[in-house]
Amino acid sequence: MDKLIVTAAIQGAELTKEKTPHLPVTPEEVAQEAFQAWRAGASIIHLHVRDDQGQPTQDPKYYKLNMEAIERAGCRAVIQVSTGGAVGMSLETRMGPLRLRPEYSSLNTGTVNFGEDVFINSKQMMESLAAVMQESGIKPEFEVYEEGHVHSALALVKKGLVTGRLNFNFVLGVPGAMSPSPGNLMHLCQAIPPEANWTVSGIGRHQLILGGMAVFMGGNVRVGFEDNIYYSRGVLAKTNAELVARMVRIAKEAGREIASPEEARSILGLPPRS
Ligand code: KMH
Ligand code: ZN
Repeated sequence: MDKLIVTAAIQGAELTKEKTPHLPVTPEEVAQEAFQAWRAGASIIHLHVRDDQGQPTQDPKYYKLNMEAIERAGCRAVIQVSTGGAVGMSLETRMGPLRLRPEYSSLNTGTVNFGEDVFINSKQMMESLAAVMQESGIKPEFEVYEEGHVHSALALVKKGLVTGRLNFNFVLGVPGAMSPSPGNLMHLCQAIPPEANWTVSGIGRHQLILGGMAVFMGGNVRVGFEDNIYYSRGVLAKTNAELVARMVRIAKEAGREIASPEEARSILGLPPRS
């Protein structure tokens, strides 16, 4: 098995301080969370950012501020920007962070019910995002909430809009989307090409259960507040690092080593750093 890649999704777009006071919002808070998550073993930070009012934004100006703060804090993890943004944002808005030419980005590959909302990702939107990423040398990670999204991702590959190593993130447990059962995870793993990489993002308490499965199955794991704010039943996690550290302990018990950011780059086929 490859070494385990742990992604920390430290903020998300929909979460508020009312839901957890530990949510990092300012660039300094984000940088501290990212640094601690990296120290605990995360090799990727999945990044959303907020504006001066604490609202989710895809403005590259704020992404730059946050990325510089993360760098200043000494965090050496790979930064994966979000092109999902927050539900309801336009395609143009969502593309914002790609202007900074990050090395890694999410690419959502299908429309899905998202709690009370609908998260829209039409074929035309996916193709536009994939084309911009390809032109800019940015590696996509396919965000999959339903099995059909695997097929949409593979259609992008067939069209030549995504080349090289394929990386999937199975997000299981969003209300209205595919449920977070072990069977569904197994099913999705069988739906992707055997040589592709996969990671799993279980929502809520399923973060631990599906993450544990991935450790033993040879997949990778995403943890963090974006998907889950609790450490255990009724107990809020105080930091994203706590959630990373627990997954690292499980991996070590399973005899799986943890990938450094450099090792993650090589496993995921990220473009060489200039
Ligand atoms: N905020 C969600 C609607 C991504 O980052 O690409 C979408 C999301 C996915 O968070
Ligand atoms: Zn996200």
